[in-house]
Amino acid sequence: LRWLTAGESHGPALTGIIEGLPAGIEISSQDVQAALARRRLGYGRGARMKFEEDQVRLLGGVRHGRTQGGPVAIEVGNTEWPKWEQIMAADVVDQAELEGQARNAPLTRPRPGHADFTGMQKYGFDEARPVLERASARETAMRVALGAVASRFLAQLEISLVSHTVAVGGVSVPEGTALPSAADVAALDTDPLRCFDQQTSAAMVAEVDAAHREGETLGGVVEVLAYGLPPGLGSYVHWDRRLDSRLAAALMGIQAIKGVEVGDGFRTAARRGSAAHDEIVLDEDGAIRRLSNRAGGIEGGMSIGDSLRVRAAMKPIATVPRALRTVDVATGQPAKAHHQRSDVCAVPAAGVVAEAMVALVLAEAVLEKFGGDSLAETQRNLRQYLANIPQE
Ligand code: EPS
Repeated sequence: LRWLTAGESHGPALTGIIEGLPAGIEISSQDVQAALARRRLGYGRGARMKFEEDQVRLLGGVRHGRTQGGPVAIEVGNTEWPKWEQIMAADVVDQAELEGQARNAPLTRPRPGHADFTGMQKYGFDEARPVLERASARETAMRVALGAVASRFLAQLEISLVSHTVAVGGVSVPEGTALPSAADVAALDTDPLRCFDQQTSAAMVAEVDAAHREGETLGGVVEVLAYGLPPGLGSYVHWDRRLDSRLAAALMGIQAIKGVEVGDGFRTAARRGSAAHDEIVLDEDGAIRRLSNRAGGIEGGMSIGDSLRVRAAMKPIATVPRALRTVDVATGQPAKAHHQRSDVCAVPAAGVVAEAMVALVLAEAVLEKFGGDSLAETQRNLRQYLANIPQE
């Protein structure tokens, strides 16, 4: 399975292609549209999320609601495009047309914590516009679109994904709070922070309000759960085949993510060995099971057949209204970083993006293990494998 995205934040559209999926997966443009709508949810998003619409077109690989085995091509149009048509035009534009457009003013005051400055140095730009256009988290809209296709594939193998917010700024869901299941997704999507604990959610809303008043931005932590995984996805035989290593890379590759945890992760590091692992026992029916899931469903780089649990830590957004110190590269003088508009907190959206990235990694791992040119073939291979492994 391979996939790519292209497009700029204020360009005409984002484009994505995913290749290697079997034929026969049920998918519709509404499925993709619905996934994108979830990414736009969340208390603390900025103005753009209120008026930007994600216009989805499936341009290839799907016919009459089913994948055909060829690459699936997706377009997500930017409804903001008319305002940027000249500034972001692909072809040469008459400079007179750009004169006086505020949006075209060179961005010479790079934001600390953003790709702005190093991107300018690396690619040889004298302002940050071309850097931020591609570095922007707008691109995650396409990852969510591609992830929606991967999720539909997984769903048809009875694998389901759930994402939720576990911390915003200093406010966290208490340790030991029950985990949401697939049946809780609709409720999570109506919570302002996509948080499963109502009391914590209310405290998070207050935290976002306070940050907003003070011209601040907030980060947080999201968790992704996957239910219904067979044992044996990924492998211990080589570092880059380990499922945890691949999930970590995928999550770390999301804009603003600075830390990844598998299972109890950093908390496990503080435990003694006897309290760190998941003991294997026989239940009343004689079946083998684990007493706990501290490992987050992965041992030896392989899914163990229990629920998967991974977390990603997001730093506060670098476009801080209370602007940080920088240097104006045009004048060489100290200045305040450029700031147009931004989100106070995009952690709920990051959960949806993290879920998409996990879906893409799991779909790839499933196809490596079970193959299949048609969905029916993948399903048959999975069933046969499960019927033939010792479970009790
Ligand atoms: C972003 C800045 C904001 C966000 C954008 C990501 O856009 P603008 O600068 O146009 O107001 O709204 O996020 C999205 C557009 C999105 O779809 O998530 C940035 O600089 O990363």
